[in-house]
Amino acid sequence: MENSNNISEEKKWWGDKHLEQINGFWFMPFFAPKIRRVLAEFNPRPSDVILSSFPKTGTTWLKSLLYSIINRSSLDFLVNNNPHDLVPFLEAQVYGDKESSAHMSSEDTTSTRLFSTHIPYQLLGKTLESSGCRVVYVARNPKDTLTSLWHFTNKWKMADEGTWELEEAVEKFLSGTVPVGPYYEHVLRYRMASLNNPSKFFFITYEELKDDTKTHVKRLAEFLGCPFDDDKEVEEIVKCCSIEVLKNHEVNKSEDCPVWFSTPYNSFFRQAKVGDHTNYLSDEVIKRIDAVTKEKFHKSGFVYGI
Ligand code: PAP
Repeated sequence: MENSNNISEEKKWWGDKHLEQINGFWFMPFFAPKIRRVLAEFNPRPSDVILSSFPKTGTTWLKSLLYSIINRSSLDFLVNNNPHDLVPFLEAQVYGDKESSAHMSSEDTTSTRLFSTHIPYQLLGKTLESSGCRVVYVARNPKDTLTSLWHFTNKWKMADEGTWELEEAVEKFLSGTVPVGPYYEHVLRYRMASLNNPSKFFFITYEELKDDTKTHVKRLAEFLGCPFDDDKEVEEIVKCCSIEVLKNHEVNKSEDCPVWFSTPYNSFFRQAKVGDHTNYLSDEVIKRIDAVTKEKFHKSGFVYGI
């Protein structure tokens, strides 16, 4: 059942930290009430654009690209703002607390509002389908997603927790008990939405975007109804949103944490490599994950992720 907010269970994922279940997906207890608010209150406008993703799959990159595609006259905003402060998460910043509803107050109902979310289609689908808003979904291969999540989690400033061991991270990722998990179901359902309605749901993988960023930035601009006439403009956006440029801005080097989460701004930028998992996962673990990927993705007709 979609858009219900029943909490049925709790499970541990990192040390003593629990996740709450909402309709088969696992969330940090801190975010659960905010997610319920999004499901109850968010009314997208037809002109809204929503970036959706599983955590650690390229959200920060897509935020910088989408914001730049839409507001392209000058890219100075990338120098002074972390991409997460340019494109707010519905369940963290927009519905995070009463004051943050300021993000919703735009009077001009035709201008493009850009939001992001990690909420799965299984919960948010009805809301997304209820208006003509457009959705961009970015997916990343499971092994690099897990590796990135493991690194990121260990940067959280939660003094009472020890290290999130890699072995534990692998088990939890495969069993689906990680924040916003299960990963496979998250990706598959958004992919299905894009197969059913490609003019509304734009599905892209991190690897495709890495392989030929320029082509996909142009495709994104066409999808958003604001195509480019000038290749130079596209090249400038690709460069300004590259990890090499972004991670060197003071705002993105900062050890400060955003108000809505307790990891430093610099933790959103790490290696940004396709295949980085080979530096951390053993052959045996890789085989295990690949077997699950075949079972979940390949058998559903999505030959991806190995
Ligand atoms: P989030 O879900 O917490 O917002 P998200 O941005 O989806 O995180 O993922 C972070 C990953 O994107 C990191 O990958 P890594 O751990 O494998 O290195 C990060 O380095 C990568 N990333 C951040 N910015 C960019 C960028 N401009 N280009 C490519 N990859 C990026």
